[in-house]
Amino acid sequence: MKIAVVGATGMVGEIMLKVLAERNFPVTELIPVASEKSVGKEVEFKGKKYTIKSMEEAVMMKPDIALFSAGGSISLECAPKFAAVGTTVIDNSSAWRMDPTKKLIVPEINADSLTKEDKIIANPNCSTIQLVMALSPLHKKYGIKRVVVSTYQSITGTGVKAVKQLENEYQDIKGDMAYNYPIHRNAIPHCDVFEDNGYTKEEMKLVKETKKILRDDTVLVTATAVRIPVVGGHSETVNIEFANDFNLGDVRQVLHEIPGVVVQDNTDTNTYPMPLYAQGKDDVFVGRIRRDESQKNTLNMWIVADNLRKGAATNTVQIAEYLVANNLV
Ligand code: 11C
Repeated sequence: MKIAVVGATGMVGEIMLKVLAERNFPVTELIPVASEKSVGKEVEFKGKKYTIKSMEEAVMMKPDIALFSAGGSISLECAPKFAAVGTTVIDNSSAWRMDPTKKLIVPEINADSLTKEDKIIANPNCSTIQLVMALSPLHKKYGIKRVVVSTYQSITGTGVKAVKQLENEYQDIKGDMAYNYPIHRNAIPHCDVFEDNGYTKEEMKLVKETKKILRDDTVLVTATAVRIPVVGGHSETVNIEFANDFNLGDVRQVLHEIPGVVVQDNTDTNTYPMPLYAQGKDDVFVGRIRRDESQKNTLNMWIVADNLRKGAATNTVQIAEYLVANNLV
């Protein structure tokens, strides 16, 4: 497979290269693509150096698959150029996610909807991916009526500028700010921009993308997204009201049986997921599974995943793996 990685020098792009190598993805030719200022520089993949190409050069090379992580506007402009030469684009930005003609894929849930005709495939937002990984099997078994989710999001979701801001604040150094406020010793209830309804775009991604992936508009979702000074991954408290009653043991078993979900839930041994331990892992970790005693058929749980891995790079590579395994490219 001739694979282009667009945004190869970015935080997610670098992890895409790492995940492609780790999973031994059948790369016969790698085309790293980045902004003009990086063209001509080199990236390393499986011990070999590759020269960064411009977008135009990469389109002319007609890759089989292009993994995009270069932001929404670049994706809107350039993904169709790749698609026009026959490349299948898997895009990690929000550009195509809610386009009704594009599929929004979490492989464990809905990759079976993909066909050869899907030339631009959307990768969901990181906080949505880890949420739906746990919701999907429970929805099938108990029927979800409503979800209340609050997120505790890693600064890596904002990018390198935010990581630098926190490092500077640890050392009391003045520097560029990624956020409107200090993030060290703080919690900022503001991820992405505010929309007219008072919610942030991040919160509305959780609402809209969840319904699209679960293929069920009747599932009600409300979200609050909060940035905290953590780097290992995103965490979420999730309250789920089901149509039908459940047994806690069965819930744990259903989640345990899903590939990519790891249940870490034992109060006797203080076992529960935490971002410090999720970092660098591809799984979605679920714990603190308990009945909401204030309302019938309702469950509380806690979900943690590395937002740069399953929340971005790994999910993208898994989509590519599915395409290859099913001869869809
Ligand atoms: C964050 N979820 O943590 C965002 C980062 O729509 O792909 C990814 C934004 C996106 O701020």
